[in-house]
Amino acid sequence: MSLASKIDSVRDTFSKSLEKLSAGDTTVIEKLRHEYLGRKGKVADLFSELGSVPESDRPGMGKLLNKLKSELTREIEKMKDAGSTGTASPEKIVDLSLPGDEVTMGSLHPITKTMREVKQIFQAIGFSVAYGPEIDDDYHNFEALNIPKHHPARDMQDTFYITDNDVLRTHTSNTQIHVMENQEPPVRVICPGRVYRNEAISIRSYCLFHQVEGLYVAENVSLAEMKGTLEYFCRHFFGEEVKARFRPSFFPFTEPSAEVDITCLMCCGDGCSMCKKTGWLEILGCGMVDPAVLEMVGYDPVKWSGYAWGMGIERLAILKHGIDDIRLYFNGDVRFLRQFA
Ligand code: 2NM
Repeated sequence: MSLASKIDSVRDTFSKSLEKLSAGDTTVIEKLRHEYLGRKGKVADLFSELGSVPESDRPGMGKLLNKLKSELTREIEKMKDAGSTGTASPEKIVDLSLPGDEVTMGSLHPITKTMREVKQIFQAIGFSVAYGPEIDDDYHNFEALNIPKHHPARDMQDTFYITDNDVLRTHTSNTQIHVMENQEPPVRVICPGRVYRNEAISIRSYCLFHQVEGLYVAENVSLAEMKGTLEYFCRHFFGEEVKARFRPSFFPFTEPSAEVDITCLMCCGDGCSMCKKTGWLEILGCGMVDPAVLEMVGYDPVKWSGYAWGMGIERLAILKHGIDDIRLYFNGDVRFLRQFA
């Protein structure tokens, strides 16, 4: 086939393709442009054949080719313009009376919501909020909290070690140590955040969860103030009708230490499956900050005293909403998450 007839044939096939397509269809128009006018398109192919045309015919063929190129370019531009100025074929006109596409709304994760609620309750009585590192050194996660070298909490079984000296924090108390190192008393702070424990995963425990820990250090802080603050929290978070009780306990960083139970939300104290027939639900740990901890951050334990507490956000949310498996918070199943929207 001569180059002249090839030019004609390319023009023909282009016109036929053009007839089939509608003005608004920008992706198909672009495909067509690429096929004919692209760097390796049909027109470029024809240009590369110019070299093998007898020298006397070359200027004439060159002209024909340039003409073809500008014709196709013009047609493509026309198609694109028609699409954008609304002169599309009738069947492409948008029917505004059709129902729209459904817009699905996202929502906050139940843990985010619970965390915000807890923060708000303490902020309302003067606590500020501090955030700290999720990877911290042994000193801030253990040593400064009076957790000695061979304490079981430091075991590889319970703690994710990053290096010999760095861990994924096992509680947010590390942040309270940083706060005390950087600030003179009085201190009134809560520390929300993610913590990590290397435990067997079950309905009750997961390798990751969230905590809010609180700390108050000032002169002559009493255990009664701690009780008052935590009872205030229980009333506001769980409801006016719940009662709290303080049970003696032990933590390396507090002395004395206690655990707080509230009357069971399901049976109000009569005994049921949720509270394992005890009538009580354990919700947090607390105590008066051990003088050894104050000393390590450079506070004079004779002058200053304080209380601290820690609670798991997943556990609070589980109790409040009657959820039976902690893993539901982490697997992203929208059937679960939607219920909190
Ligand atoms: C708890 C229970 C009791 C606690 C102590 C401290 C610090 F940094 F002040 F020593 N922060 N958090 C604490 C006390 C945490 O969690 C169950």
